[in-house]
Amino acid sequence: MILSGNRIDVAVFQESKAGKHLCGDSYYFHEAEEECICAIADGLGSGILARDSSQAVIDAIQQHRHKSIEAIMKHCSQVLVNRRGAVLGIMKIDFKTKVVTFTSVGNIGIVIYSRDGKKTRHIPSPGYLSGYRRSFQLSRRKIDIPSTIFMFSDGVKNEQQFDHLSRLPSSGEIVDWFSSSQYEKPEDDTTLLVMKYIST
Ligand SMILES: [Mn+2]
Repeated sequence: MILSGNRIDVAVFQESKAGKHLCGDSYYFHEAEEECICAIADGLGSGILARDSSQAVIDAIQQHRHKSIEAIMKHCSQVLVNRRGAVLGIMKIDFKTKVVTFTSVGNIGIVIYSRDGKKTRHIPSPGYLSGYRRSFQLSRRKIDIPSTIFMFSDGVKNEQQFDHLSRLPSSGEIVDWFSSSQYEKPEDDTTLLVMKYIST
């Protein structure tokens, strides 16, 4: 699926775990005038209860998308009271300052390739998000144009192929290549969000 805005070229690959009809991962992307936000939530377990948690988190992010990541994380925690819980990655890019801010709790991977091909992998905070408030690490850094960003749930096993996929000119082509390398149904729900920051 392609969700692209003016500055960010976005494409998504999603597939549910073998034997499951419903994917427990949910994702979000929104580009506004000053910034964009994206997120992947992976609900604990699989099937409908996993999806219930991940979708509740994504709905909270959508509703509060104008707020800071710190504030959004609090809303995410609140909606997880009496739900299973989820691992979560959230990222914002400020178009004016060209600063990317991100966090991830649990196994949501974030890998950024800068214009010269240099790779940065964000190390997530361990654990998961639940109805209890918890601490998390926010990262901030300058980002080049163009840059390629991969955000993905732990169903993505062959992360090393991002090194060459990142050189393809569009997110749509990256997702097509990634998809053609998925020979079998995955062992876990799989979501890959590819974003190319292409224009000021
Ligand atoms: Mn998972």
